[in-house]
Amino acid sequence: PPGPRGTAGHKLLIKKDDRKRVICIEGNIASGKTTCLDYFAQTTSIEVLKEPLMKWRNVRGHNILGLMYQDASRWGITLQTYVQLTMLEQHTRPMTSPVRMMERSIHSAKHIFVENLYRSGKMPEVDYAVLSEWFDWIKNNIDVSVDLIVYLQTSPKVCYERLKTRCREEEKIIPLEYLEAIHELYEEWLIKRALFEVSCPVLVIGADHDMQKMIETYEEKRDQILNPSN
Ligand code: DCP
Repeated sequence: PPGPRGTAGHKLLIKKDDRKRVICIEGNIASGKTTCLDYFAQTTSIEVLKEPLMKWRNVRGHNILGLMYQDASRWGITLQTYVQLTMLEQHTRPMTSPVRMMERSIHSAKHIFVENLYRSGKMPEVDYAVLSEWFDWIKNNIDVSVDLIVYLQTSPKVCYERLKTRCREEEKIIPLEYLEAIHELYEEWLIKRALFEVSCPVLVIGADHDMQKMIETYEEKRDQILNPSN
């Protein structure tokens, strides 16, 4: 007999091969995800997918990342709707290697960024409800599963300093409070496990250190990251 909606019997399931593994690198803005991805891209043959930031900066000529930072109440829903689509595209892209490493995920887009807009009063409940319906449908019908989350844990102040030196045009107006809010949500999600279900192991890596020290850490933890079952 057919199972309830969303169980295996009913899934369209664009399902990934069970022997393949997906590792997501998570963390605050400027937590150093790029350094981590670059390290593994250069020293292994795994597939490394960066966040589709360029797409968010140019949707048929519109920079919705920039618009969102200028007026989150008006453009937050626009950016997050598109982020959800581009993240879905990343998760469902055929894998080119048995191990894939991704920058962030559809899960943090929803549980961190959408949640933050909603909680801070910048996204109306009705928009939050529509995005949540989309997200739940995707999770129930398409395989967006993750096998390991690597959480680069930082203090918001360190991210704030890095952000200032990086000088990405759209991000110039980000206040420390925004990074603190994102940090709190990451902690609630991945450390306190207070909000949303986490259905895979989480490896926490302290990431306040300079780049050289971080690369040494990735060298040390390489096996743990690439072969979590060992
Ligand atoms: N962003 C957003 N909503 C999301 C995902 C990202 O508003 N669902 C924004 C936050 C940043 C920009 O997109 O301004 C880029 O995000 P990242 O923090 O993932 O990328 P970084 O380049 O900052 O990562 P890192 O510095 O850790 O390498």
